[in-house]
Amino acid sequence: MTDLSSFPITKKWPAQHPERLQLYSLPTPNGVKVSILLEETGLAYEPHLVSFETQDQMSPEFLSLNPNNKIPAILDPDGPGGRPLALFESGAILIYLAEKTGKFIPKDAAGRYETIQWVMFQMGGIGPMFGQLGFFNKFAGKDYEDKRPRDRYVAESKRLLGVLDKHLANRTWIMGDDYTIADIASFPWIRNLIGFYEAGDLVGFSDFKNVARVLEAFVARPAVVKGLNIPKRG
Ligand SMILES: N[C@@H](CCC(=O)N[C@@H](CS)C(=O)NCC(=O)O)C(=O)O
Repeated sequence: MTDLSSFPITKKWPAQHPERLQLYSLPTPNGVKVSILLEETGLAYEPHLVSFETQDQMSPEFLSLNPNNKIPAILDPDGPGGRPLALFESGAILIYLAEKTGKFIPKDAAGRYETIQWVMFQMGGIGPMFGQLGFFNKFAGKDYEDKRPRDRYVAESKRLLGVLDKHLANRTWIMGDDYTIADIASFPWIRNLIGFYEAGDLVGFSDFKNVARVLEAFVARPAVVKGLNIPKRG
């Protein structure tokens, strides 16, 4: 039987099914990337809620797996070589799970690198820029009198949306006909920008018709509908 007891994170979040992949997360745009991919692949997993209300991400048990105190993180009892693998950073987790299952990443090397390129575009561009825009539009930063920081992130978010919109003009998904981890990385953030962050008007979202079309197809997928609410908030 699989034994994960040497991983301190399992003290705070005990594994009921230690043979299953353990997910430590919260349904935020970074968190749901992993629950959506897990739902899409059909891999057996056990979700654990990391609550920010109780600062769970700062607990020694969570930090033992991710010293960067951010969700999502995973512990796969059946990692490379059949040994457990702990991982944090959503982009790394998406690539790992896609390669482990052989799904949602092209098999040919060029297609694989191109998919990773778009995952990096989300990780280095869309995520950080939209996140800052959320801070300046919806959270503490909205009361700052000086609007220049907000405007900088509005401009950069628009630019990134423009790049993606142009790319999607003649494509069903980011990689063309195939739905991949590049879509799973990006569309939760776009949904969040116009939803929770309420920044649709600010970025002129109606100008990005191709992004809007693909977002609609994305949120209609059954695995996306499910993954968006995993782990369930307490
Ligand atoms: N680059 C990281 C970012 C993860 C991240 O920012 N997670 C946020 C939630 S979306 C978080 O855990 N924040 C908690 C904190 O900063 O204390 C990834 O993609 O995994």
